[in-house]
Amino acid sequence: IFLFISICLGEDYVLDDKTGLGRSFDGIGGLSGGGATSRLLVNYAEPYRSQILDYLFKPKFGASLQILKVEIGGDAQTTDGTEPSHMHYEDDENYFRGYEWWLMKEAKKRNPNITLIGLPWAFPGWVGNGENWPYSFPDITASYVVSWILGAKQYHNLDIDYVGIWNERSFNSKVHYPGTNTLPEALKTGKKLWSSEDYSTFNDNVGGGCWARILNQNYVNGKMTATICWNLVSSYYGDLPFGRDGLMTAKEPWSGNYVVESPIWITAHTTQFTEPGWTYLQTVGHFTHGGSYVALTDERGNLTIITETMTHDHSVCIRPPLPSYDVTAQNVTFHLKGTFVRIFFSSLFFFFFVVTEGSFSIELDVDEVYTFTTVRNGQRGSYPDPPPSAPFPKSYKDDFDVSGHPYFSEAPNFADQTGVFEYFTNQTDPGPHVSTLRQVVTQRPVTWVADADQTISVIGDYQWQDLMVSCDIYMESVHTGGVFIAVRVNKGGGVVRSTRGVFLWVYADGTYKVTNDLNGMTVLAEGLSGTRARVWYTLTLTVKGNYASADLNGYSLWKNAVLWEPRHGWAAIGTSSFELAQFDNFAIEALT
Ligand code: 147
Repeated sequence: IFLFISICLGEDYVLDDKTGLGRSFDGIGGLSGGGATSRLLVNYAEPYRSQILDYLFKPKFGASLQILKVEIGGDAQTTDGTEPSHMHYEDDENYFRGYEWWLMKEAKKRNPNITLIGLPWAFPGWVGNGENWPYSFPDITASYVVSWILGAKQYHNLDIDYVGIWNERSFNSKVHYPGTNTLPEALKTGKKLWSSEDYSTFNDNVGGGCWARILNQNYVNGKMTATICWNLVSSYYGDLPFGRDGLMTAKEPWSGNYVVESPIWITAHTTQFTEPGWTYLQTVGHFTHGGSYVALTDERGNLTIITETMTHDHSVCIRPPLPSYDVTAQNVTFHLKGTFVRIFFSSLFFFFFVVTEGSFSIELDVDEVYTFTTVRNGQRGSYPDPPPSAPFPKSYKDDFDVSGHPYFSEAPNFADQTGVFEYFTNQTDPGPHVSTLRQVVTQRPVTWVADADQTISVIGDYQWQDLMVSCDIYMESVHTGGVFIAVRVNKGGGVVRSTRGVFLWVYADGTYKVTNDLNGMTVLAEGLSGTRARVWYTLTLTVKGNYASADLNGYSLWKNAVLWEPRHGWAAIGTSSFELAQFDNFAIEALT
């Protein structure tokens, strides 16, 4: 009989503000960068690009994000690519590179109250002043970061709310990815605690479950009052590291296809019914039969309760390991006390629910998230379906001619993996190569991971096997210059140093090489090319099955070099060292 009663009545939970409140809520956010995670987003055509931004930032529509954290580009590889610095060189300042400025303005346009955060992962080499470490010359590092804050204000009228010094290298789970727990010493300081980077989990429904669990339990277990999702939007080639580890997916600017994934709606459960500055109740916690609940108030009569009953296997995050636990279906009753006794609950997120008394009961099944709230205007925003997913076009060309006024500094679809490739105008060159793409990093950066010793930007479809790539190239370093075009390039991100593929190199010393890897250890062919710096050449590389051949200015350099691996990969361009070089009239014909 006792068992019967407990199943029927379930458990009681009191929500009360009369014994004092908990900590102040600071918001839920997304992280663009660390690195290049929004790279492909900028090249979406309208209206799709604005739709994606609406799903992320527009209040009461989708994720309704309350915080946007961005990488302060440091010209170095920071997970899925490099992001350009505002100071490539010591005497250089430019606040119009990359896409983070644009992204921050788009976020502010939609939500003027959004909190902005900037953080460097890496720095241009000169900031290290000879060391691969940003703390040996703290004055240089500090003024470099301060320049970025001032530039944000001066050129974009953006007020940066928070800034960090460096995204620590040699990761430490007591900083990031806290697994919902906080050190007791940190709690004792009484200071605000944020999970300033979290999630990084594949954005299927398990990823959504991870996000739901940590959004609640980062506060319930760890008293953390902000959680920021790495990453904001998965807008990088899916075969780069951590593919689809974002709130939503938008990695096909060529088709316009994007996917609003479950973490968007999990975020909405909190963000559409709270504001930063609301306060958690002290009465938050775990349900007896698994799961958790938080409650927040604006202290003016509004109350929002979010419950989650995520099971272990449907809410595992990428890190840290999640100890096993049980969740079962349960009936819960919330008793509203203090100033909440007479609150009339009128809306739920996905359906309607009315309570007229000071308590209400609900049957919670496993793997569910509910919002019970006095806030009436939440919405599951929607747009017509975007175009269907499609592979990267098999026939592709770019002459980099943006008539001197590119809105972005980078050419569409190129994803820089070491070095930075920017639109460039040859002011004094009246020839056909006025508008080009130029590699501009001339010194090894203060790195965050192991950048290659060469620069490289990848493009296209990772599944490509047989294709022809051609490009006009121009070395700027006399005698020491070297440039390549490549196909079947099989790695990017933090492992870019060990990239393999078929690389055709020409050098300013009059030689050429064909190698099977980026660092040039495996040479398939080599010889004389007669190439030198400050002359334009056209390189063509064709790979079919196990054979590769190449042309220089239309004349055969070599034919039928035999190769076995890799079988497929991206196309790429790059340089043999951190050196200036230009590219023009890039073209791909994929055969398979
Ligand atoms: C984070 C980086 O800050 C991001 O840029 C991105 O690389 C992300 C990918 O998951 O990883 O860095 C880590 C922070 C903490 C740990 C590992 C990586 N950790 O606790 O093991």
